[in-house]
Amino acid sequence: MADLILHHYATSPFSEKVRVAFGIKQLAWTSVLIPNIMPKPDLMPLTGGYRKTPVMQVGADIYCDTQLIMMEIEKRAPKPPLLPVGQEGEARALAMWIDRTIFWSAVGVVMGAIGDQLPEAFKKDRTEFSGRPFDGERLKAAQPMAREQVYAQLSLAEQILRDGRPFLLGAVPCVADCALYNPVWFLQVRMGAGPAPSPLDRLPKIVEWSERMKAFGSGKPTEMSATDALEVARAATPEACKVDELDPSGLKAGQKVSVTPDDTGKVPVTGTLVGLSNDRVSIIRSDERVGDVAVHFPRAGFIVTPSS
Ligand SMILES: N[C@@H](CCC(=O)N[C@@H](CS)C(=O)NCC(=O)O)C(=O)O
Repeated sequence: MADLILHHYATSPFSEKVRVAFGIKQLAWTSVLIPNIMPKPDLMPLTGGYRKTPVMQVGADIYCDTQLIMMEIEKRAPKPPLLPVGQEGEARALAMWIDRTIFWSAVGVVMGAIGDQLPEAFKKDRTEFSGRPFDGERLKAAQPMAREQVYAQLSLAEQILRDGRPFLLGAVPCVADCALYNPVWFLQVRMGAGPAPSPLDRLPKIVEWSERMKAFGSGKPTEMSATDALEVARAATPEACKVDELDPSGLKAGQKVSVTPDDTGKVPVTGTLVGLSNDRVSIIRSDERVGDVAVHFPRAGFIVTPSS
């Protein structure tokens, strides 16, 4: 199997979502550590501006957003499956709900506790990233509300687990479990109160489930430098993709387009359209340090517009 290179940093919860998938599949993978704020000078040649964490690289193919990263890992290392047969939609929809709602409330809880101790450079970066001023005092005042939101949302997952099933969709873990591990792990490692910091102290099934998830570990990582990862991209050629000519957007192969996240880190990435399906959009772009690379994004949560 081609080398899976994850560009990430240790404290990134969305990266933990992917690392636990590597653990479940017991995969060997390559770890490239990147900064947790901009600038990210050795990542930008690969992504063309996409700045979120993590990013997965396979040769000259760059996968943005964990929605797509998980699908790509599943395609390249299908065993054991993280998409239960017949429940693929349920698994992915649960993951999307968790990524887009619970995660942000959990950030509110953690930042309410540590936000005023963080360096100015981090606060400035996250202000640009989110489009809202990072204000430690405001975050501290809002922490009780964030905690109640985490509790209300996680109660739904607690309810799912209450019938005694070990994982969200049954006997084995799926992409939704990896997604749920992201905010639960974040609270556990950042709130410093063992496995059950508030509001997890009121959610015993989730705490038990998190122990099962933790036991999977993170697979077998090998370190690589960011500059070596650029060399890997330079030496490789992007894999072939296909544009669905009947896509309702009317976008056509060879057209110049920009792809932009619709929530945070809204930096457009511009290139030539080479792949389009209901699930993903792929562009080719060129950079002097890496040559041609294909950058792939999910359709959900990304705006694709024609560019000049
Ligand atoms: N929808 C994205 C969200 C990724 C995300 O927000 N990651 C956080 C870190 S966990 C981030 O990018 N923070 C800013 C940064 O790392 O520069 C995904 O699923 O990958």
